[in-house]
Amino acid sequence: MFELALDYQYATIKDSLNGALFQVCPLDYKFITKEHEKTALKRVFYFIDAFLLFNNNALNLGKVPTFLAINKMSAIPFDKTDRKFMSMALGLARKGLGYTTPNPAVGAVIVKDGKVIGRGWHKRAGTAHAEVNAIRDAGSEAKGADIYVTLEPCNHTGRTPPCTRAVLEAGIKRVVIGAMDPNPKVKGGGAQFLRKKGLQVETGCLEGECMRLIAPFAKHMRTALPWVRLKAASSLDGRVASRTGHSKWITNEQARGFGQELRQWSDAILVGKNTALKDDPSLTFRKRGRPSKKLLRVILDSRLSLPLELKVFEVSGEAPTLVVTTLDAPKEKSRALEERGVQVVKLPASPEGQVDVRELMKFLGASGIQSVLVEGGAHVHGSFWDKGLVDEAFFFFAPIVIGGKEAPSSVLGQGVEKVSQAPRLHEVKCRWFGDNVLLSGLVSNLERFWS
Ligand code: AOF
Ligand code: ZN
Repeated sequence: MFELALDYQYATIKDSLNGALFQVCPLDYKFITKEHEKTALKRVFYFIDAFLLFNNNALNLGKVPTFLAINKMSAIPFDKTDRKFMSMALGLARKGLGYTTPNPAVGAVIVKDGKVIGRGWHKRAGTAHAEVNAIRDAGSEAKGADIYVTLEPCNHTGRTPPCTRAVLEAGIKRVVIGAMDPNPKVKGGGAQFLRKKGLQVETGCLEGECMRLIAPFAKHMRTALPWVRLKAASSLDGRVASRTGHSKWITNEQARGFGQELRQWSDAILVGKNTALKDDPSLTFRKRGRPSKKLLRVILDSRLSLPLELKVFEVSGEAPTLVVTTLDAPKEKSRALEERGVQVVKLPASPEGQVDVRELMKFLGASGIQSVLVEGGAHVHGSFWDKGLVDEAFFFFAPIVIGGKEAPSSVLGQGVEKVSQAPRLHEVKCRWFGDNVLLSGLVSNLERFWS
């Protein structure tokens, strides 16, 4: 027997014979690369075909079999309780987000008789992993308990010993995993090791969210390129300034406060020359209640024309600055910047004489930067969209209308020729900040970094 529930984005189908839960959504089947997902998917297709025969209007999605895909690989019987504990582990992992590079942010919860007895998360690279911290927190109670961990436990010795050993030695009997580790040194090996030792291992609980959490780590691990988040704040009609160039402030304080959160998640923040000059921002990370962290400030200045007095040229250990320019930039200026402790890098120019942002991403990736937050202005945003470099986008809107054909919109550059070519966000989320709203979503397909 099957039960069907429809919610906003997904149809959830429960096979009550074996408790399997399928989530289906309108995605493209061709993105699915894993065989077990395909097998599970076929079962869903059979069922939906049958279901539609009986109830033609229940799923008004047109040609269902070609447009439905399993939401990640959740054809696994995770019930509400499992999802609740994995959610807690995700919450813990988020505390470490932005502090763990080159490692991923990971959270773990240990549960016995329905009670949480241990919590842990990975705080900084080189320190104990999430599982080890949770096991320490639980102490001897961990024997016979379940562990929920957002990432597959590692089974290799890196800067720290393998977590699989710690899990085994603690006497844990069941391991529930969110995402698999995309690190080729682990990649399924951790789960396999624990299964061989007789532990009950289940993978894929809240997998989509767990993957999203470590997308920068996965992308960098697989492509040596950073994950690019783009942030724009505009009026309802998409303007970032009025026709006279006036721009302060469009979005409210709460929305701007969330900008600090985005900075926390990132290893680097990038702006163009115009933004650095006009706003003279400090581009530092400052959030009450959160430990400080290093955030590399990257400024694009193809001719090195920015004045030395800007705030971004006051460097410190936690707020270093990298100015990116082209090969024919004046040498004296680059020397003056370097004397202030600013790093200057010269890259080949694009045909328009601008810094080639694709080359810059390769450079940052090679320097160990896993995630970059692009904060404007509109020309820089245009270059990133035109070159297909955006992985995730955050658009804030204030309920005002600026208007005027000379008033710039949040994305300039070339843009697309046809609407059908426009990049589209998926897994779109909406969040309110007073009367301001944030629409965010993924542009990249995460599965690419796990296959
Ligand atoms: C886990 N739990 O909390 C994290 C994991 O150099 P190390 O020893 O810190 O190992 C880094 C690798 O371990 C990293 O590339 C990733 O594959 C994994 N991270 N694994 O079991 C954790 N942070
Ligand atoms: Zn580990």
